[in-house]
Amino acid sequence: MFRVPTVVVALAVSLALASCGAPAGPQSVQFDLAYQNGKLNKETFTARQGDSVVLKIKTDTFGEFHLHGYDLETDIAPDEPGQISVTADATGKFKITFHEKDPNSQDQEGEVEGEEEENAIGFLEVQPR
Ligand SMILES: [Cu+2]
Repeated sequence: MFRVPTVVVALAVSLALASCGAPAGPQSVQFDLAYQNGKLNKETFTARQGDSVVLKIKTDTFGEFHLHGYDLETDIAPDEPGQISVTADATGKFKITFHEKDPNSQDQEGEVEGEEEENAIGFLEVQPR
């Protein structure tokens, strides 16, 4: 009568192992962030400890994205999407902020950033593995 091909059985077994077996190792995850009208497309982006996380960032205005905790930042512009890459070693909920910039004033003073206002627009949450 009907014989199940060996390949199908092997596939089913490996799927079963993958879904209920040992915890998976670090993953590569990518999030697409879109910042428009002062808002991010999503509030919280969730990863697991050890993951390689890439935040791809698009915006409709000039400024700087800042991932607190890991303290990584990138300048972006409407026609220049940015990216922050990080290995998520530390767990917790990390603020993603946007620092708006006037594209016409190239800041020569460099260090004078302390007073500017921070807009917390979202979070990267790193859960323990
Ligand atoms: Cu900030």
